[in-house]
Amino acid sequence: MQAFKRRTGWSSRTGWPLNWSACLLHLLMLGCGSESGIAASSSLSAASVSIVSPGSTDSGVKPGSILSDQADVGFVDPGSKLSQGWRHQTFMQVYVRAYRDSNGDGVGDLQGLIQSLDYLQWLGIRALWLMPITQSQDRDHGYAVSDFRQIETDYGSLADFDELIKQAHARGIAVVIDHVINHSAATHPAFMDARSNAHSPFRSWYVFQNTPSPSWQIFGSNPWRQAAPGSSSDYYFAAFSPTMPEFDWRNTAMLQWHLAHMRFWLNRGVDGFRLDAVSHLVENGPNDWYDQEENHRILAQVRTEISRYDNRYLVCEAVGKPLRYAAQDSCGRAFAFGFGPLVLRAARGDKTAFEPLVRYIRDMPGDGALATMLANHDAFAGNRVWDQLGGDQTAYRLAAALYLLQLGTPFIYYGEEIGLSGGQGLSGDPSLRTPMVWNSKAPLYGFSDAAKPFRNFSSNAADRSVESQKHDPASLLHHYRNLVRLRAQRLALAQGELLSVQVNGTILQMERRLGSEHLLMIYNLGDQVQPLVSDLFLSSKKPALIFADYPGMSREAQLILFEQQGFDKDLTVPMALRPTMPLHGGPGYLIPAGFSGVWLLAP
Ligand SMILES: [Ca+2]
Ligand SMILES: [Ca+2]
Repeated sequence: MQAFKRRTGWSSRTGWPLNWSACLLHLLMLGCGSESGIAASSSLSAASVSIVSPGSTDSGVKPGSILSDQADVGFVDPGSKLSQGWRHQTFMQVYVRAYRDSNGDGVGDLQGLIQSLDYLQWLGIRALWLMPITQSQDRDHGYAVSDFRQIETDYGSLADFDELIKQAHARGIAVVIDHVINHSAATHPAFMDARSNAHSPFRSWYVFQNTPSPSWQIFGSNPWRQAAPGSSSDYYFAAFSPTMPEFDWRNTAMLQWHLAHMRFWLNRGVDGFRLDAVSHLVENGPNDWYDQEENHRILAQVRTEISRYDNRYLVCEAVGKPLRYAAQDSCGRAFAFGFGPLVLRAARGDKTAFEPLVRYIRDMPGDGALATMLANHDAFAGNRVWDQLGGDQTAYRLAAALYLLQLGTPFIYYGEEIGLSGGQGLSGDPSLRTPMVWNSKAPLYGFSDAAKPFRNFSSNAADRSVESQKHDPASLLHHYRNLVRLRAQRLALAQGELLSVQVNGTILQMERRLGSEHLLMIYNLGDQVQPLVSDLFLSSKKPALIFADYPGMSREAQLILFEQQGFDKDLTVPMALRPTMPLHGGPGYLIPAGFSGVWLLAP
């Protein structure tokens, strides 16, 4: 704290006249009056605006120079064609660079994604989260943004993006995009100006100070970076990387500028945002740079603005305290870091995970406030599910059923549904971000027609394509599809009140009810057949098994279950699942090892 200067808005170091400061703030919010030439509400074009900088003789920004992502953007809601329920259904997290290449340059793009929408619809996906699609410095994951309103050149154009929105919505699929709210790229024109000129009007957009502050350590580095080589007088704050300078979130202009970015995309029909790294917005000192209270006030304002639009969605990445950020006075939704690892341990049969998992399920907030996942694009959240489970497909199928038939909004990480492993010869984050495997034709597996993809494929690519698994009703892909469809069909799974949850031996069971729909979910997390005795099977109507999956389940049974949406109970229930009465003194079933299933108890 001693080295960290608390800043309240406009820096006196800029020498920027107060009236101009007020004007820029006003401009960002409303425009500085018609004579300024600001088109305050023209938002459907890639609006650019001239910023006449103050003190232009000593500022790096010349009169009339342009930041293409600086103009204010008004509120113009095109409305939503999607049904309200999509926010409770299954998302697919897509890394566009790795999804499908449409033009043979070895890099995935928006047209490739458009070509993949039929597949996503077949799978039952109701929303996409696209990792950053805006222009970036990194030319890879996209989290170093150099223009918040232009499409990454490798991915295509704004016209391609508009086409994606149109085509996705036509299939009932929402499009949610990443918004990087904590930092820009070092190549963002605003930062380049701020870095090179202590009197830049953009200096107050970032966090600068005159001393190096050696006591700070974040992720193993000092986050205060030298603004110019050899300079010992200017340091800027960048926790993640020198290429990611952080915005000054004490400057209220930041909120207005970011809200304008969001309106730019919302006005085009985007269905919402995943906000990146929100735990890092505000820093208060060398020991107080994470999860600061100010973050919640900022996010609540973002949430209020997005809620002006019809049927939109907001979710935050807050690794340390998801529940706090999922609260109504903060972001309102957050990713359930911590849930996926518990599910994976339980699915492997790790008994020490059973009770913590039960507690987690018992305490989960309703209304989709938590976004669940097994893994994502970041190595800190775990390796590819395939690798974490050592390719154990029984555990894999159990884990999928445990989170897809549960409260929260589930996010499948692209390629998870076909069991992709980490990348051949890769480690860390790149290993998790390999090209999608569409067919079995090596060496490009339908991803691209290029001579070479931008990155190696997963080690198990040859065995795990979409095409080959589509032909096999017992495949992992069909299992995911069955779960996704069941979730959409039985709303009590995602939104029902929890009536009970418990674990007995290796059997995890829970009940949910929504309206008259009363469901019982059963999982056998062990490797032995277990009896399940419950009075629930005594209800007046005969309980109907509406979903089942276990090792050795016949393809015929799977087809009957999923194509006809229910067993003909008298004819096709496998022997192990026939009601056994009495069983240990009560009504019950023998539950096979690795079983996941759902009974409809009522109606
Ligand atoms: Ca391409
Ligand atoms: Ca920050």
